Amino acid sequence: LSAYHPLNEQEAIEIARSIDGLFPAGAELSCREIGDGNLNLVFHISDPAGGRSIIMKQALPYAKVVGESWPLTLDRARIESEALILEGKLAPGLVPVVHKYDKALALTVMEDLSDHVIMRRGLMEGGRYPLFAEHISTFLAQTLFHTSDLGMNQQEKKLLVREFINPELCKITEDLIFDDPYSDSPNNNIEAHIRDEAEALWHDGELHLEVALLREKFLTQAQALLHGDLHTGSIFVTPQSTKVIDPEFAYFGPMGFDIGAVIANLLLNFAAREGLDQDGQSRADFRRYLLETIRELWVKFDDKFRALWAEKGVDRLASAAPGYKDDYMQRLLRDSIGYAGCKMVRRVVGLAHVADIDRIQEDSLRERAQRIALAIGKSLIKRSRSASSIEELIETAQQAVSPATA
Ligand code: SR1
Ligand code: MG
Repeated sequence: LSAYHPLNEQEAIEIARSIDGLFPAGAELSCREIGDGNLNLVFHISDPAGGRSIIMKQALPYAKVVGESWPLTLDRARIESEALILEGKLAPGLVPVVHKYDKALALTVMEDLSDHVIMRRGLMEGGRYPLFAEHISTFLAQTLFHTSDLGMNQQEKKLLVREFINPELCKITEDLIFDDPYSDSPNNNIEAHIRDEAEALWHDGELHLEVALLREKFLTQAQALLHGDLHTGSIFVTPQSTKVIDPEFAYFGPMGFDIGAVIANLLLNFAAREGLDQDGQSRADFRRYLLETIRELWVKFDDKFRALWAEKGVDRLASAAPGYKDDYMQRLLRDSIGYAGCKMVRRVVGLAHVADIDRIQEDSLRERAQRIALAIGKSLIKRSRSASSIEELIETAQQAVSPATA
């Protein structure tokens, strides 16, 4: 079993049995492959009699969403397990516990979170998560501050950067988010009814300048260890709990990319309410809830990050220079807004979409949701060097659905 090959369910059970302390000897185990993401196999293995279960995630040597023609490094399994372990130390309780990592099989065995739901699905079904902003702002502040030059030894940081060099996964982001949507790329996935919008993206020079600047930062700024793919399909939730999963895209990049990812996916759901809600009142209520969550997320993040800086900052000049902290936080807000915009645009016209919008059955409603998402996304990108408060982002979203149900 030890040489790399994609596992079947029976083999996954045998491996689970061989790991000390997971299941009692002789337990009757059952296994299902439940992976519905773009890249990996995911096995759910349980002992129904004993009530214990685990998740076993195996990287495939290619991108599952495209097929074997798109080879992909297995090293992403190492990056994912090491990132989860580090995030678990910095933000305890906000990521699954890692039981084991097997390099040869590119396999991570971790805590089962089946008592949670994937946040994207939860939101699509109208679920509300009152502690989410509190939890995710803690996750973001703790992981980003403590892996930046503000919060960790700057020599050790450089060595950590080396451990998280992730060129193949970064290349996916560089292409799918920061290039393809802005040209007639064969990777794009554009519905005929929004072809006009897609073509407008290809010819919008003002937009291209802002995307090129954000792309440059993604390519060059090793600001902190990012999760790298923090969309609502990478977050498990209940009303009381939040768990961030899937950091296989982790690398040292600009902090705003992670913050923007969360915001973008809340706004994609905001756009999708067009088809997800039955009546105007519930649509307006849910949209208010989403915008309030984004506001709370940023305000709490800003508070927590500044508090960590005041208490634990390691860079003398950055802590003492008058105005530096405010300037830093403003740049972070602008980056977050710009990256949120890029992440919205790519989910409408790029290769990988989001279920929030794609699962809307009625074409006219899906089209409206897509146009709203693009309008918000483009506007956010164009504000990525000028925005001065999170309220601007909220107003942008409200305007995109006005005079409908903001
Ligand atoms: C080829 S992978 C497509 C997308 O899925 C992942 O979740 C990332 O967002 C990536 O861009
Ligand atoms: Mg993923």
